[in-house]
Amino acid sequence: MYRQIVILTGAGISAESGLRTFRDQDGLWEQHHIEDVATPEGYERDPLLVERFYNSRWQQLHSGDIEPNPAHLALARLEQEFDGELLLVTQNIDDLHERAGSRRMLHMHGELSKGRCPRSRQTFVLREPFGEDNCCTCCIPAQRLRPHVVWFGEMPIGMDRIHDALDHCDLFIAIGTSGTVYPAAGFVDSANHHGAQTVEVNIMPMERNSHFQIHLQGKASSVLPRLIE
Ligand code: BJW
Repeated sequence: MYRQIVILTGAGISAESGLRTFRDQDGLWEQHHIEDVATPEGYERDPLLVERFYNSRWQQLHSGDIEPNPAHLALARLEQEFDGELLLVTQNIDDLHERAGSRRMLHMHGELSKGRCPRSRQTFVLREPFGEDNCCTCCIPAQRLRPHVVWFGEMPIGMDRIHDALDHCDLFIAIGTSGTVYPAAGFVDSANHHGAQTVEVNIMPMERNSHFQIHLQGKASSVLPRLIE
């Protein structure tokens, strides 16, 4: 029986809810240059372009068409039924885990529904997309909010808590992530190092150099409800 579980999710878990991944065919990086929309330098060069990129995703998420799928719901059920320690770490900036009912979780790459004051780093819930009206209330003069997301070269959120959980977990499950972006891509090595069982759920076959002990191939929405039963 497991006592401490860490779960890592990536864009693949939200794909079946209708949100595009980054690196799959027709993914977000096919239409946008990473260095333009996912780096602090890109934002400094052209903040409006970056705001447009996040606003179109914000609008899709709030369109009423996007809902958690059975994979999100299965993880929320696991959290309710499991009486050991559990931490769900998502790289996703959507709020589908929360909508499904997950609470013991953190967004290591930020949240689409929030803006952040560039000076104080205080976050504010965005009730409308980015624009001139989105200013902080913590500074004088008020600062224009930036997207509360983690771009390349920036430090992901909650790393102390994540490392602590990885050091003590006996099961690590990664779902719908390509394992190309660090530090998340290195979590499997930490978990292996500490003696945990490591499991990957991905629609694609196992990579030849995979560091996971077990690979479950299939759509997250069909594998997870069965895995968690
Ligand atoms: C399904 C499915 C279905 C589809 N069912 N599966 C050289 C070596 C090592 C590291 C570095 C290096 N050079 C630079 C670095 C560090 C850099 C990095 O990793 N770069 C790599 C590209 C090499 N990392 C960073 O900069 C990070 N910060 C950092 O390291 O800080 C330390 C530090 C800071 C300062 C100084 C010194 C040290 C920050 C990374 C930030 C990532 N940000 C983004 C965008 C922001 C959020 C957003 O706009 O949404 O986060 S990039 C993008 O990739 C996004 C994602 O969270 C992240 C991961 O993508 P994910 O989730 O894996 O999606 P995909 O599309 O790649 O994969 C989807 C998968 O799902 C696929 O496998 C499919 O098969 C699968 N799938 N449908 C199951 N139905």
